[in-house]
Amino acid sequence: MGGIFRSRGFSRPKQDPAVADRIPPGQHLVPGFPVLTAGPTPRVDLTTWELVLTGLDGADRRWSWEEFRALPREEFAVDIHCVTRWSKLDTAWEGVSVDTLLDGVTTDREYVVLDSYGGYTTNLPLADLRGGKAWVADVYDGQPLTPEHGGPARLVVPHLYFWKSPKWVHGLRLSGRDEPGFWEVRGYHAYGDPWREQRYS
Ligand SMILES: Nc1nc2c(c(=O)[nH]1)N[C@H]1C(S)=C(S)[C@@H](COP(=O)(O)O)O[C@H]1N2
Ligand SMILES: [Mo]
Repeated sequence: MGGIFRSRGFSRPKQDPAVADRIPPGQHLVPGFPVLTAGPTPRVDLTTWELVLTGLDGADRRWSWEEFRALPREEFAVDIHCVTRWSKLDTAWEGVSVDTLLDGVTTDREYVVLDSYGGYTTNLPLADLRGGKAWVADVYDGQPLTPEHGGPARLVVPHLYFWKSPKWVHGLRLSGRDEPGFWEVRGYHAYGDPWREQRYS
């Protein structure tokens, strides 16, 4: 009978330490997948969709939807952390590593401004997009990424708070200085490391 009284929700078992170690300070796990969007969800037409890499020493790089879909793809599972304090573990995605987009790029510019269809922007160091740490994802949980979560494609940069992962991504622009984006000009932290609770500046 002890099993009944120890059942989930009656006396909640302590969280598995292996799970607890993956939740940054001040965060908690949520069921489902919350949607956080500032403003309306933009309609993005795949026939005119482009991903654009600018600020290179040479010519811009551009991918149509067909060209993007033909790039080498990766499946990845990552933990994500929103500054509003929810986290989700083991979210499963497919997409293109930003390393693939930046293949062969050498530059003195140390920062990137990411921009979205709809106008959202965010900034981060170029180093945070390289080395297997960031992807342009178009599949979530085995299904095409839904518009509310950023479909056709979004950035996923899981080691930073999730506002650094623009939905409906359109452009990556290399910059010589750290230019604050949509939330950063409104007081969010320039870098946003969830493990150091870099929520606001
Ligand atoms: N274009 C765009 N990207 C965005 C946002 C947004 O409002 N617009 N919100 C950010 C924030 S604050 C978070 S927490 C995540 C939320 O992603 P989700 O709605 O898929 O959970 O997207 C980020 N990317
Ligand atoms: Mo967020």
